[in-house]
Amino acid sequence: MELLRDVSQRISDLTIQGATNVAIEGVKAFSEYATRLFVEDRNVFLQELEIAKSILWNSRPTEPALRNGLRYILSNLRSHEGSIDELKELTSARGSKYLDLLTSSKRQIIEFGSTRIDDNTTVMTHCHSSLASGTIVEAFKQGKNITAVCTETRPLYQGRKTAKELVSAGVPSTMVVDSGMRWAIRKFNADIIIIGADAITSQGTVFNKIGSRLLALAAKESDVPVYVTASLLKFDAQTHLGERTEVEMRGGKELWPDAPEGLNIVNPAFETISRDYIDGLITEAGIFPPEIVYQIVQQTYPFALEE
Ligand code: RUB
Repeated sequence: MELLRDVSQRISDLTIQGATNVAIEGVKAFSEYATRLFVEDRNVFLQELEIAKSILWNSRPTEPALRNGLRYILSNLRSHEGSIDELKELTSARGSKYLDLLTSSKRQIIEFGSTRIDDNTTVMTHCHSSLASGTIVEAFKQGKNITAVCTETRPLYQGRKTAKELVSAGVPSTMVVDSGMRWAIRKFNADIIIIGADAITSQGTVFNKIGSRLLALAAKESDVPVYVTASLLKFDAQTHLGERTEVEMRGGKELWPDAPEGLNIVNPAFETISRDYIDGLITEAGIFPPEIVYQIVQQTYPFALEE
C-alpha cells in the first residue's frame, strides 16, 4: 500500500504530471499492488482492491483516463469465479491491456495530429501535454518548417517542460507569459493552436489547464483554429448521466507561499473549453468535431460507458 500511496501523492503534487502520465502511472501502481497483495480470503482481496482504487481515484479529481483504467481493471471482478491467483492474473492482464491502449492511442494521435500541422507553420500550445508537444515534435521531425510558442503556465510552470521537450527536439521555440497569450497569437502569427485535455464530456466540452479557454477565445478573435489532442480514454462517462466533471481546486500556497493572512486565493487547475471554440478533436479514432464524441466513444471503447 505504501508504493500505491506514494504514487497517489506524486500524482497529487504533480511530480507525475499530465493526464496520460497520471493514467499510466496510476494503472501501473494499481496492477502492481494487486499482484503483490498476499491475503488468503477472496473477499479481503477484493476489499483491499477497492481501498486501493479509492486512494488513486481521489488523487486528482479531473482525470477520467485514470478512473476509466481502474474501472476497466475492476469491472465484474467480483462476479468472476476463480482463486485469488486467477483474480491477480486477470487484474494484471487488464492493467497491461489498458496500458497498451494508452500507448497505442498516444502513437496514433501524434500521427494524426502531425498531419494537421502544415509546412511553414507557427504552432501555439499551453501547459504541458505529452500529446500536444509530441505532435509538434513529430511534425517537425517530418521535415516541416515549424516554430512553436508556449506559455509559462503559472503557478507551476508546466510550460517549461514543454519548452524543454521542444528545444531538445530542435524546434525553434518561444515562451510567453500566460497573460501574453493573446498578444503572442498576433505577434507571432500563430497558424494553429494545439492543446491537450484532461477530460471530455458527452457534450464535447473539453477540460484542460486553466488558461486554455482564454487561449481559445483569443484564437477565435484572430481566426486561428484550435485542435485538442486527446485520447477517448479521457471521456468522462458520468457526464452522459448528468453529472458534472469536477474542476480540481489547488492550494493557494502554489500562488503565494507567504501571502498576507486573510487573502482569499483561488487556484483552479483546469477550465472548460466549450465545443464552440474547438475546430477538432484529434483522437486515436481520427479527427472529428467534439459534437460527435459520444458516438465515437460508443464505437471505440464501449466499456467506458458501462456503469
Ligand atoms: C496538464 C494539462 C495537460 C493535460 C493533457 O495539467 O492540462 O494539457 O493533462 O496531458 P497538469 P497529456 O499539469 O495540472 O497535470 O496530453 O499528456 O495527457
